[in-house]
Amino acid sequence: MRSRAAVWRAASDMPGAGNRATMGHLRAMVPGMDSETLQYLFDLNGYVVIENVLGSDEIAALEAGIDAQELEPPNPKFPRFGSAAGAVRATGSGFLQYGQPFVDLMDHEAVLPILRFRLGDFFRLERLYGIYQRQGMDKGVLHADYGASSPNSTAKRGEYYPFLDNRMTGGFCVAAWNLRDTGPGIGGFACIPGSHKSQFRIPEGIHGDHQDGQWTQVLEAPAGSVTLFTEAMTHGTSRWEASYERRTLLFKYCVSNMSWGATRVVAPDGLTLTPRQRQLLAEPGDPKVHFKSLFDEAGLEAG
Ligand SMILES: O=C(O)CCC(=O)C(=O)O
Ligand SMILES: [Fe+2]
Repeated sequence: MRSRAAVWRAASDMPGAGNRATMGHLRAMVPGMDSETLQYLFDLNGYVVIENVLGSDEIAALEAGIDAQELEPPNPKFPRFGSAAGAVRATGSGFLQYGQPFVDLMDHEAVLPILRFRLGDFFRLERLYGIYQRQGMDKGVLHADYGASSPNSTAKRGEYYPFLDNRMTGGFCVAAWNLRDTGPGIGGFACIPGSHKSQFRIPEGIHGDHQDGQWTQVLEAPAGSVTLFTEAMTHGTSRWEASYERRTLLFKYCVSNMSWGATRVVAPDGLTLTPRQRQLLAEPGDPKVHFKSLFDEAGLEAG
């Protein structure tokens, strides 16, 4: 039960890799990663961890951007910083405003092809926030935003739940950038692999046992890795046991004609966004008709 779904050595190992790589670089990278296997495992388990995406210099730049904020110590009940849209219910730029290295994670070449597996060619940056935790801080409740166990489903425990036409069942994915080592015995992201596929609401016992039960795994995801997961999979925060602070940056993406929240991420002041990054911040719209493909360079450039 403790094996990881998929771990690849990724972008930073690729010659010429950089945040502003062209789509040519993107195409070149995917075959080298055996995209068929990656797609299968992401679909099967609901997550993948890709290691060695950020080099130490990139991590240092992001860390410096966070340090410069002189944040208050984390609130144990809500250990978040730099939020935009979503739970804080405020439209804003969140941690994108901390600097260009944060903006350039929006469409990092290591995550776009993987997000594309689940979200297709048309998707938006729906919300973002950072998580910071200090030693001894408690876990957060297990949850799923879509599927049988989500708050919006009518599934009754123990009864088969057909995915209904008037309910979303997927289309909301996260790229969580791990700036510090996370994993079993440390803390970080916990999940029940494959749970996004279940047509039954999560049993109370498994939900309550959280990371101490045998079905919930704390994923090993070292500094410099990115964890991609679907919000339809049951997941949550585990206890933070390390002496150092946890620092994770979460970027959450929805298919273009779908929105989870009623507020928006907007472009930060004074920083440069590429056409693709601007498209990621566009208002929701039907694919093609009202929203441009993120993978059509010429279309994006045309403005
Ligand atoms: O990484 C974590 O601690 C969990 C984050 C989470 O619950 C979420 O992204 O909704
Ligand atoms: Fe979540």
